[in-house]
Amino acid sequence: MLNENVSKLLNEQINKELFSAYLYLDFSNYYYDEGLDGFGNWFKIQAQEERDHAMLILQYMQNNGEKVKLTQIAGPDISYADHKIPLTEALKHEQFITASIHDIYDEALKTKDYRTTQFLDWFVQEQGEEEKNSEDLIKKYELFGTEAKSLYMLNSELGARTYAPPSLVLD
Ligand code: OFO
Repeated sequence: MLNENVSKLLNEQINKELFSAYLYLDFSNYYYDEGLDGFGNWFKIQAQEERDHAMLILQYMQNNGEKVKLTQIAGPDISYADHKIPLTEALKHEQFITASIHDIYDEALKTKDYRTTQFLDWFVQEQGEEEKNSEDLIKKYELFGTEAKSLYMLNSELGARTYAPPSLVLD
């Protein structure tokens, strides 16, 4: 059994992670449409990671005897004025998710739910890495994205990203 508020926030976080997957799939589709299949690949893999995050939280709740209630996932609503928009939107979104994870962490600490804070430690670290990845992508795009030849090379670099399952495994 988990604290009622912690359980509610974790349940909401499942939706946020699945929305993240939707959002990144939308970015991926946009880039594929634009002929930037490397960027498309990068975000498709990011979407897979977000789905993994949702599944980890779902598993954690089930392991603790909590009922999971799945709710409607909103459709992404981004207007893509240029190739940089998804990159800046991704950073904003990661910062939003980091704040959301921290809110759950605060609530768990308040109720001395150290099992949940320990579980969330992995997510705190993961968010740090994801914010850094987003910042790096923006920097690279600013340096190389506006010239055709260097954009081609950046696109190839991003196309080489492969999916790796999360390092956190729950039984
Ligand atoms: Fe779920 O990892 Fe970032 O958002």
